[in-house]
Amino acid sequence: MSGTVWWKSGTVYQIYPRSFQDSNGDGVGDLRGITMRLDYLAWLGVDAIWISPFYTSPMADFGYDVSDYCNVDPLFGTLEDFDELIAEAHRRKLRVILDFVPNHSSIEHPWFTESRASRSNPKRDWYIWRDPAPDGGPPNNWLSNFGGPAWTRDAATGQFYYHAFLPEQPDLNWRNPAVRAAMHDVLRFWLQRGVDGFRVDVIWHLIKDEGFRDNPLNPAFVPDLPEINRFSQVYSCDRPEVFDIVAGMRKVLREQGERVLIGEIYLPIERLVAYYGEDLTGADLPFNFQLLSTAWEAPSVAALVEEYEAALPDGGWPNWVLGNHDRRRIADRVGEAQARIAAMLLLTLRGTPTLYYGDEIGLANVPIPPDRVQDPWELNEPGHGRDPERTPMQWEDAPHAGFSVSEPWLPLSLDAAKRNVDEMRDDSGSILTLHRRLLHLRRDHAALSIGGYRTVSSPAELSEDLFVYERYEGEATVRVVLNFGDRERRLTLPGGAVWIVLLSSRSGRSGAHEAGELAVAPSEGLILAPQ
Ligand code: TEU
Repeated sequence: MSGTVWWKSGTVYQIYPRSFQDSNGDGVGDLRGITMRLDYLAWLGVDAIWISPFYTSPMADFGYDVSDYCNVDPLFGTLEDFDELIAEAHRRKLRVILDFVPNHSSIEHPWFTESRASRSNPKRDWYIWRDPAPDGGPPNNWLSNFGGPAWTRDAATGQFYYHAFLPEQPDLNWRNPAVRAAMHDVLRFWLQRGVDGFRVDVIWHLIKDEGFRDNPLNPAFVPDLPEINRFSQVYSCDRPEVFDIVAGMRKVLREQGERVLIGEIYLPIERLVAYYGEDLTGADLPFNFQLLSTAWEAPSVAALVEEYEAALPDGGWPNWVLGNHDRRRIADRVGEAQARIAAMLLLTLRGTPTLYYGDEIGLANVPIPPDRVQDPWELNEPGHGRDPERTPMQWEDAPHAGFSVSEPWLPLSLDAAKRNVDEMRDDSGSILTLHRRLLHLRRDHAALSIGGYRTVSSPAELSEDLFVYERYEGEATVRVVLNFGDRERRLTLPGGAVWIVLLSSRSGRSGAHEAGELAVAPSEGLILAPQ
């Protein structure tokens, strides 16, 4: 789309590198594996890949604990493999977005080894050290997101260090200019290797309250609080000083031209939109996770889209997400039929969509036998495990679904012989074909990729099951009709106009002409354009 930056008109595909493709037979995916599958991604029709962390790491949190920010963990390959991946991706016009994990390092990072050595070490202030409370306990009441206190006492000096996640993931002190400078250099290291942007891990956590006040509402003690609100209204994150940090990162990215900054932010809409920053100097795309927690009903989804659209700052570009490596898969949450509606929604709303690998084949969460649990969160707090949404991609009806020649690090789904790319790619009715058609339709219609959004609000047309909206650009209009229910619904198309079905989530209907009363089958989605 000429004139529009790629990260607005394009779509992002998230790869969890352990689970995409294993090239060396150790049961764990790797960078060369991703390179092997770039043709598939180009065929599918996505514009960018975001790769979860592959940096050197002891893997306490599967790479979200980095011990060398400027290298590749041997499990995933080498820097040369990375250079080849980026060259091959660019050759296919695929952009490459890396996962940047600046809030915390690994406990094994040399910076932390130095920092913990003594109170007077020059790197002491690179992390967050506090004296014990008068009773000898932790300095305040902050809790780790993975369970237990967020403070661990270090015997060497008797002080506590802060970790928003595992004790193996000490938080860096972003109030320290030396930390900022070092981290900016990390960004430059990868930018110079050609990366097109970053997804920044827990960006809203980077600055903590200067006075380390106790959290007034400790989410762990309020089990009924909706999960999306767990991190709001507390002193340990989302502090006003964070915006300066975000703007600083964005500036470094823009030194190299149009590179995108995506921020991981779990906050309610009114707090989330602040991360676009003053005069849009903040994150280009503060991740919008609202669809992960909204009730899957037409009125709630419609209300959410309107609330989000209305809350966006002028010029702020929207974005949508249905799943990621931390959350239950969409096919699991809404079921097989509605997963198709979800795909249509994700790929026709206004804003950049991020698609999670495997969702395009309708992969559901895979139950993990107790002896194969990997996620430390599950081990700390049973029931929170994220392994089920991180299982290997299923490519073909072959041993280990073509993911690896040996036993994968996590099990495949029971239906892997059928639910795989090879079985689905030539099936016109498959969810994979639906994704591919949607992605190509988006590219072909400016109304869908960059156009405006309006809810079709005529009360007669909005039933409890139907969500109807339009995308428009210049003279072109595209109308999207989604049936969230399991009953047939009818709606009246405006005027005497004839509409062409550009795409239906059910095969056989695309290309049909419709006028007057439109029948929408149970769980059917339709994309229509006036003739
Ligand atoms: O996730 C941060 C985070 O807040 C989520 O784990 C959140 O707690 C959960 O999704 C709520 O349902 C990021 C990474 O995506 C995650 O994989 C890492 O474990 C975490 O940061 C620490 O780096």
